[in-house]
Amino acid sequence: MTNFLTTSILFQTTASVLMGWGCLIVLFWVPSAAQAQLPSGLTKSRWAMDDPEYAEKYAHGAAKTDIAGKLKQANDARFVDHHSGYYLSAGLTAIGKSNNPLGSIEAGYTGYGASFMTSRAGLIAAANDEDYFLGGEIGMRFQTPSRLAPFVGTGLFTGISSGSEPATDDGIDNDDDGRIDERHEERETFDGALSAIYPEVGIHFWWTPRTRLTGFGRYLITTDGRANDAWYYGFSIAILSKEH
Ligand SMILES: [Ca+2]
Ligand SMILES: [Ca+2]
Repeated sequence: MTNFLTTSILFQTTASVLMGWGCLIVLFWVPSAAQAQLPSGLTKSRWAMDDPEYAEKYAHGAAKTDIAGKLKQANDARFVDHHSGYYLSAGLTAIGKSNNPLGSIEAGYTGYGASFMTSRAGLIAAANDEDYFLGGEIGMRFQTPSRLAPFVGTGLFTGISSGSEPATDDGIDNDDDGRIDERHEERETFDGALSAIYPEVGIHFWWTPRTRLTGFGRYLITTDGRANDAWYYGFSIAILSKEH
């Protein structure tokens, strides 16, 4: 029992520390990664001239009167084929009917297998003042090969989570409120495994030819049963470049 509690506390502490560091990284890394610069191509439709492949393709830009040509070069992001790099996400999840959402931090590696398809693998930590989740996830997305790119995707995550169970007959004040075994008293448990598969929708925007911003929503279908299914909303930034 002692080991069990120690393990639970250790994971809770680890989750809290990870969340803290994650928040700090988001606060400091995101602005510097975007290099505090305006999105590329605000004043010109050839937005990705920093990319050699794009620059070669549009070396001779569309004529001033060629509206279709201008639109094409302003939206074309096919050069991202075979780009890859790291991403960092932050999000919120409300499991089941809980009105106490978990804050999430996610970090990993993603790559374009084709200009319209990405795959990724990452680590995720989620916690609020009561519960935590630590785990890994993999996923795939299909998008339009454009600068502003809606996508649909699917993924799987699996890990360990905390939980609680009734503790009204163990003679212990489990929640330190001065009352022993009061109605609805609960104790922390270490549930072991929690997994979920999810469908996902979202949108990418290439801030620069290397910096991609993303908003997404996932519907988590968990191994804890349909009552614990949840929406997870997140935002991420990824820095990608051509594989060498
Ligand atoms: Ca109590
Ligand atoms: Ca008790």
